[in-house]
Amino acid sequence: MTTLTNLTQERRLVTAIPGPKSTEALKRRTEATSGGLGMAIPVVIERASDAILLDIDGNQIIDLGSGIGVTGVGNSAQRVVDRVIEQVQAFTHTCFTVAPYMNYIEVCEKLNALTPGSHKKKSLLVNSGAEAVENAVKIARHYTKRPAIVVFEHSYHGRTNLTMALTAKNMPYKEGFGPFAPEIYRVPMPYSFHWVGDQATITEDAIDMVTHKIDKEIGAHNVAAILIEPIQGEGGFIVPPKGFLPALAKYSKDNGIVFIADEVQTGLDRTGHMFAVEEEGVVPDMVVTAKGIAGGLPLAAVTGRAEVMDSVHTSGLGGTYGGNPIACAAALGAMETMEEENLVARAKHIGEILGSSLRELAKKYPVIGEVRGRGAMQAIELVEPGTKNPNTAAMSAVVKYCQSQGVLILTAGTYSNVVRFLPPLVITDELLKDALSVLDDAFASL
Ligand code: PLZ
Repeated sequence: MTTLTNLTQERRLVTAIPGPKSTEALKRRTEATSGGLGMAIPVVIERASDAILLDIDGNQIIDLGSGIGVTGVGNSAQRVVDRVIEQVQAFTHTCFTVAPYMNYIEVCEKLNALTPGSHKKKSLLVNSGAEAVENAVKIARHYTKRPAIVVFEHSYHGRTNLTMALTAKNMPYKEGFGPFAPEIYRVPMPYSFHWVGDQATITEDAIDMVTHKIDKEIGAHNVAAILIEPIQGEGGFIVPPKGFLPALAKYSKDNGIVFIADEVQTGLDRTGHMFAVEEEGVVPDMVVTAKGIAGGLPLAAVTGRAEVMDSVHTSGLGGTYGGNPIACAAALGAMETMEEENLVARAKHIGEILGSSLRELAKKYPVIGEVRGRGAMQAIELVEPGTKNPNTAAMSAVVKYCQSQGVLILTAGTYSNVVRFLPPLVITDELLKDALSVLDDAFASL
């Protein structure tokens, strides 16, 4: 079988962005779709392959966002397409809790083997990152028989009612959507760029603040789970200082708390590890995955200690579509691609190119306050030169310039001043360097 989509991996503009066809189509978008939906780039996509998006005007755009960290294996990756076609011709749906099928089981076996730790693990498949986080919380509460969930400043865990409560940032995620679920406690996050205390003792100080808050304000014996992104995604690619995650994992263990790593954005090779927690050898009790797991099809998972995952009564977990066979077929194709193309090494390699280029830019342009991230998950925080004050205007101008030149980049950050890079892990060096030269021009144009 072959893929229909096989675009040359090069940037090519034949119209302005947006072109006339996209402009017309976007009028229909405005008429037909909810005004509550945002849009990162004003073009309508016709096809895509690997790191190139083709719009309906014929423009080829470099994709440095991967649909928010999803298409790590590339858009319409060959192995994903082949397995999806095969599956869709075999059967489309039975519901795993009605009549099971093999590829759901195979995806779970893979996740149980790939996630950190040699202990016995089991998995549950659902449709989205938010649904997976909700299930992780449900299971942790059921297992511990405790109510409280501890989350961090700057965190993002989704848009459902429970996950809005877990998410930190009000606008745009929570504004007007309350009331929110109870028993969620937010604790400080060591965001080093904005940390007012001593950088030399940031880890110890942050751990003291977190554990003091838990011990004195919640009571550790009331806490079911500590939930954290190993590198915060939507919050602005905030990398916790060395030692922070291991100390949290230890505190959790000492207090019978389930330690949950939300690897929705960081997982599946993105950071140069299969999972970001591996950087410091942390073994979570539960790992939540989504996005990169299925090459673009909707699939998410909770993988955890067998005794935790099995603590729930039969039929306590489920959902009509969770672990749909087509999404599972895609996941097997995506995981095979990661393995055979050694994308974990590609992510490290991309990280070297990205990191060194971004640091060069930071030397040239004082509007770049910090470069941070890991592997193919890096970001720059934009400030008013000489200060740490957020520079949202510069962020918007850079993004707009890049778009006009056919480069799609995404933004993030509690202070809406972070430009983030999440390229497909299969992006060629040439394409990445071309995009980075456009970024340089964007800063020069400010
Ligand atoms: N946990 C760490 O990054 C999704 C959100 C995009 P869903 N991040 C992208 C948007 O604007 O809605 C995310 C995440 C982390 C959970 C989620 C939620 O995953 O698949 O979007 O539900």
